[in-house]
This record gives sequence, C-alpha cells and structure tokens, in this order.
Amino acid sequence: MSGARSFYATTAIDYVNGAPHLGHAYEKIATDILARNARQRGRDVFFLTGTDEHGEPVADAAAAEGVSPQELVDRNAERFRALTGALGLSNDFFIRTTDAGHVERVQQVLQRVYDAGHVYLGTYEGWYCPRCADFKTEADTGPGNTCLIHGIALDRHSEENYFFRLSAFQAQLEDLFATRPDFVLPRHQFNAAHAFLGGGLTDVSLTRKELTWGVPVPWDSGHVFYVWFDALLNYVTALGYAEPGTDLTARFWPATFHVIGKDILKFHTIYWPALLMAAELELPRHVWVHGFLFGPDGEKMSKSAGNVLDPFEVIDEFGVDVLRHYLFREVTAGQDGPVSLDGLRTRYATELANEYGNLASRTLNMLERYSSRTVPAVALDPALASDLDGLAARVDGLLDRAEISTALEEIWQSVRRLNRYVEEKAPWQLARNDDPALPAVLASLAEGLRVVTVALHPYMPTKTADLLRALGRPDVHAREFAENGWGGVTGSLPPLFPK
Ligand code: ME8
Repeated sequence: MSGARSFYATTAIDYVNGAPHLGHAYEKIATDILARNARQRGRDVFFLTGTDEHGEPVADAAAAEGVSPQELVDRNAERFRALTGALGLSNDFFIRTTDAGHVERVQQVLQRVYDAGHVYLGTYEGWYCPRCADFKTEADTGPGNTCLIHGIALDRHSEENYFFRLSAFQAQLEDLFATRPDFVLPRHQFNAAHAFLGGGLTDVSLTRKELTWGVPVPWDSGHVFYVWFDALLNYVTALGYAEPGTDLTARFWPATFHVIGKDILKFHTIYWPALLMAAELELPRHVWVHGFLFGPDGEKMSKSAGNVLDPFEVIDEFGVDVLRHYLFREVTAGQDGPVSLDGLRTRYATELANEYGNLASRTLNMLERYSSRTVPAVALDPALASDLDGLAARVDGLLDRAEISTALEEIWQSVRRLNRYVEEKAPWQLARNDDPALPAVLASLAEGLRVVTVALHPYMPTKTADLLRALGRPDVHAREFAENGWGGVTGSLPPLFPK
C-alpha cells in the first residue's frame, strides 16, 4: 500500500488511430495540474500518461492505410509523445501498451484472475462497435443497428470468448458505491455509474478470437485479450517497469486519481474495480470524469466529426500557457463546453494581457521606479494579508476533488483583488507625496503577486516560472503569504502576455 504522502495520477491512454486533438490535450493538462499541485504540496508524485495501441481501433486504421499495425503505432505514438512535450506535461513516464514490460505484466495479472476462477469459456453473440471497441446492448444501439456514439454500422459478432465473471462482483461494487461517495467525481458522474450498476451486471468478454492485434492469452494461444482489459491494466503495469530495476508499485499503488472522459465511465468505474477485486489489488481512490470539448459546430470534438483543433498549431501561435489557462477558464472542468480560437483570443486579451499580465508589469515597474528594484523588508498590509491568507489551502481543498476550474476562479479572484489594491492605494501618488506608507504597499503587492503566481504555477508553468524569477523568488513551493517583505532584488521582464 502506498504511503499517505504519495500521489499517483493517470490519464486515459489515447488510441493512436489518428493524430492527437485538443480533446486529448485537455485531459492531459488537467492531470498535469493535479500532479503539479501535489508536488507543490511536497507529495511523492508519479504522473502517468501514454498510448493504447491494440484492438480494432488501431488494427482497422492500419488496414485502411495499408500498413501493419506495428508501423502505424510506431509512427503515431510519437505524435502523442511529442504532444506531452508541447503541452509542458510533467509526466514521469509514457506508457505504450505494445511495450514488452506491459504485455508480460498483463499476462501475469490476467493469468492470476483466470487461476482464481473468475474466467470461463463461452460465446459472445451480439453487436459490437469497432470504433468504441465495445459490446453493445439493445439499449445503446441506434436505428438500423448503429453506434450511438460514432453513428457507424455495428458488427454482428458470434465469437468464442473467454468471459470475465463481472456479474459476480455486483454486491461488492454496490458496497463500494455505498461506502465511498467520492470514488467517482464529480457527483453527477458518480450517479451515472451507480445507475449503470443498478441495471444489473452481465459478464463481459475478456478475450477475442477473431482479432490477432493484441496481447496473447497465455492459457489459449488462439485468443488475444480484449483491448479494454489490456488498456486498463496500464495503470498498474507501468509502475512495474517505468523505472528500470525498481518496482514502484508498493510506493504508488493505489492510484489517487484516474482522469478520464465521460465516454469511458463504465470501463473505469465498473469493469476496472471489479477486475482489481478479482486480481486482489487495491482500488484507486478517485476516478475523476471530465466532459467533452465541443468544436465550433457544437459537436464533440473528434477525428470522425472532422471538427478538431490541432493543439500543436494553437501552441505555436499562442504559447502553451495561454492554451492551458484558456481551457480551464472556458470550460468548467467536469462539464461539456465549446472551444474556439476566437474564444481563446478574447480570454487572452481580457484576462491574461489586461488582468494578470498588467498586474505583473505594473508591479515590477513600480518596484523598479520607486524602490530601486528591491522589495522593502517591512511589515505587510494586514488587509491584503487577510485576503490572500489561506489561498493555497482553498486551492488544495478544491483540487482534492479535482475542481480545477473552481480553483482557478479562486486564484483569479485574488488576481482581481490585487489589481483593485493597486487602484485603491495608487502607489504613484504615495511616491509623489513621499508618503511613508509606500514601502508597505509595494512589498504587499510584490508578495501578493508572488503568492498568486505560485498558485497559478500548476496551470501556467512556463510564464509563472519566468515571473517568479523576475521577482527574485523562484521557489514554487513557498505558497503562503508572508508577514514581511523579503527584501530581495527584483528584475525586469518583457510583457508576459503582450497585447
Ligand atoms: O477511449 N473532449 O481512447 P481515446 C474531451 N484508449 N475529451 C476527449 C475528447 C473531447 N472532444 N475526445 C476524446 C480511449 N477525449 C481509450 C482509453 S484508458 C485505459 C483507454 C478523451 O483516444 C476521452 O474521453 O478515444 C478519453 O478520456 C481520452 O480522450 C482518450 O480517448
């Protein structure tokens, strides 16, 4: 069992059947914000992301392109790995489910589940969506036997499969939902998962016979594992080989947060805990479920809808911090919402340039002009202290429940408070009048700017690091509003967010 100070966050692993889009980026940034906040709090952090490379979604895409699945995944996985760099992610490992280390551990865990009697041979008879890689009941079948999510024709399958006895875990899962109300966050997604469970569980295919692109089943060479079980296990297998020669499982398992989109709720909140119970592994603490980014047409952004924004292009034009800030201001984490370049330009101009950027430049300029680039070492203004005290604790409390946008709003209120403080105190007038209150105002402003910048660091890691350096206090772990100015030397900085 991991220690109380450990923190393990994961993203969904993306299918590599296309290029990454902004919807993929959104989830990875969300997880990075949680991981960076946990590091600021001195926790022992592991942050995992990666790619899901087996199953029909990939095999079909490779066939359509006339290349082998391995060629396709090798090429496309690099685009997803490049995205982690472009997004400024602080992930500790990037897993690919074609890694030998993953494949061998999937086989070990599922052999154990088989040996414990949770698996039997049967025949799957029904509908299947190759794009979802999901078996469909009548309830999730659209007119003319189409997939409700992808709108494509479903395949009729009649196939020998090994089944996982999911139904045997009904009572244990009900107990989980009864005793751990924060197992699934936010609440409306907990309710959705709970309702699915209430419908009664049926056993699910654990293996596939008609597909060869997957992890071979050790007890029957004619089958490969169903891609979802192979994929879910990445959260555990990665800890076994991410750091050569060291098994990190005891240090980090169970995961603190699995961050996922709402389309894959059932797999993570029903199948996954049941599989972990069968494998006698601990359950994750939270599954946090985000909504969808919509394209300009109001539809879920996806390659098949053809309404994607390319994260690389957006970052090239605006910079990564601008994108990270925009996404969590624009779409309340946990909800759905539309995104667009126009919306991003507006937030940039109003919030980043006019509010935060302006606060930063006027503070540095006044320190330069009125205080020879030093932060006066005097007692700080108690009025401002009382507004900014406890900001870090409030942010932490919200991020403990992955309320990423609410936490950002909390910080933004402090940014606004500081801009009002400048207007109220009018330091330029204090300077003109040689008013003895000036040093405390300047020091309070510098400290206030430092505190909000540290709080913003998980959201905008690059620009905040530049600003903290210019303030002469680069430490991102010093999160509290101090009582005294630090007396240090500040520098200058070109505008953080030029107009
Ligand atoms: O589902 N807005 O992969 P995937 C927000 N391989 N999030 C979005 C989105 C959008 N428009 N489009 C996709 C899979 N996502 C599996 C996961 S995990 C063990 C296996 C999110 O490439 C989506 O909700 O289809 C999911 O969480 C992630 O991107 C990967 O989607």
